[in-house]
Amino acid sequence: MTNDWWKNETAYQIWPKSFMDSNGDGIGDIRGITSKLDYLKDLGIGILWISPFYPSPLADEGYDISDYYGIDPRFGTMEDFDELISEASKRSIHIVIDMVLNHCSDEHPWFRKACEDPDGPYGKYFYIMDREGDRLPSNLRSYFGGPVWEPLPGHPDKVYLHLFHKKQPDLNWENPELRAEIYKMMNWWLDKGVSGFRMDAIINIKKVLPFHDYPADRDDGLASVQQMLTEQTGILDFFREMKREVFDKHDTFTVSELFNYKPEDLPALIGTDGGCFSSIFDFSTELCGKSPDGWYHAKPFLTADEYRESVFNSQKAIGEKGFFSNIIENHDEPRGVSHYIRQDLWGARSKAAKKALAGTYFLLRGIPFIYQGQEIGMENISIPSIAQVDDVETLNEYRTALAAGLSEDEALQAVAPFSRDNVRVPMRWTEAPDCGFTTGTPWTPLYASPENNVEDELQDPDSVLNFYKKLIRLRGNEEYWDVLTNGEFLAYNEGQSNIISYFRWNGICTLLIMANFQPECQNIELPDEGKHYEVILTNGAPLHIYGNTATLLGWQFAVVQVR
Ligand code: ISL
Ligand code: CA
Repeated sequence: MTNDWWKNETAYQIWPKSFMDSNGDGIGDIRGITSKLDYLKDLGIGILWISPFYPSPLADEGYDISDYYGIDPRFGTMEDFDELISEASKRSIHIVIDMVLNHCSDEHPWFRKACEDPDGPYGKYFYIMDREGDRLPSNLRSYFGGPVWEPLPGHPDKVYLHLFHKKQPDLNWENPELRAEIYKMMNWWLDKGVSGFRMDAIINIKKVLPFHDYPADRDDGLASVQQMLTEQTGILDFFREMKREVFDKHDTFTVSELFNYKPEDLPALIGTDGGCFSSIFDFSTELCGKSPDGWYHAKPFLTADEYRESVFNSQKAIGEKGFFSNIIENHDEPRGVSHYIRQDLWGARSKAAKKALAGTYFLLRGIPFIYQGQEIGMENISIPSIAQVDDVETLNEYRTALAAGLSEDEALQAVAPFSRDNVRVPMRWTEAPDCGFTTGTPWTPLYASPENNVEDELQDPDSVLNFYKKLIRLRGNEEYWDVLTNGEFLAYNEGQSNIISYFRWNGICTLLIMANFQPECQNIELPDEGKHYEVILTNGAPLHIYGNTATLLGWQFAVVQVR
């Protein structure tokens, strides 16, 4: 029997390097996280997903792991981590860790041994191929640019596969010994007391073999990995085995990062009856407005109508088959308030607009995730020069933009709205130059506006922070938790531009969620005249309802109970 204890929780993602520094070296750490557990408890968080803290050369900020059983000394010690688990548990907070299983670091002993002896057992942990002259085994383009093949160190006649950075060699999941090693490691963390995993880039673990070329989709003559994933079959076998060998042995919460899954696989992936994972992220809105050419061709922000269409399609597709995890940002995406609110509209950066977006995504069916700083309305940063950029993906997209003919300045302007650095700057605990994040000098020269900070927002009853608290309390409220957790999602009034409205309904209770994503007020016709409407939450001013017409002020958000 699986116990879905996680269904009604609110999750919070921590990117440890920038959350809180406990020892003044300018780098966030585990003890910093522990020191903020009371803050997170007060916010109402039940699940903490922590991005990688394992030993890593940081070629991709920790998503390149050189020891799956350790803690990077920059972030602390295993004792610190054990203390975090036990302090979190005292506060009923579940720790979920990041499992990066598609690849490890090229500095992991497995890869080192594979380089020493490619024909030995560790050679089979990776995809190592003989090179036939100049021909590579396939023309796939790495997610971070260039071919996915790289000469194997010490063996110029061989190449190895890396779908991401060349310092992230792909693990060979076809090898049962590798899989057994991975399951052992996952069980070790569960035995230690973590409650679950966020599964990184997990769709990529199944390759289409034998490797072959695909039609080139850019001038570089290479083809996107997506083309291979479209042909992929058999990944569910790996997931089912993982569930059997790991998840089923504990009461594990798992949330997977799965772009490009096949819609018909949803029940097998997250079906309430026997799905492999507890949940997967709904990335529909993140994909909306993107371009196969790269960031320089993508839309810097979406309109409310684009956002609604995208997220409603997902909600309709999942129905009650399972639970998506809903986000407006994470460590790979820009700030939600800078991306999902039309920045050219008056009031787009107001507290009301930010709260309208918060309420809209938060009450969808699924598990709401908050990324550090989102709860205080942190915005994209300004990036004065490419030299200050840390993120490998941004640097690659910048090169792609230059190759497409943009000037240096244009290229920077084009990639800045998507840079992962936007969300990887220190958490704004205070308005001070050190952000209240460190007593030393922050590890990055980039920083977010002092305007949105925890210290001020805790004092201000109308802050974005206090609105998130209200949303979390509402989802936990005795009267509404069931409708907001298990209740159906029903789209409402889809034709009205800049309005996003939907019902949550469980047969007993009906809630109507409405938001106006524009500065002008708008009338919304409510269903069934004669019903009684009770406003249970707004993002500021009271909501006016006359007869069956609700008048939403500019950027107004409201939750109304229909009786
Ligand atoms: O497939 C994608 C989009 O269609 C990619 O965005 C990809 O799935 C995504 O970049 C994977 O991200 C995760 O793995 C990366 C790491 O850099 C990211 O931070 C992580 O979230 C490699 O481990
Ligand atoms: Ca530190």
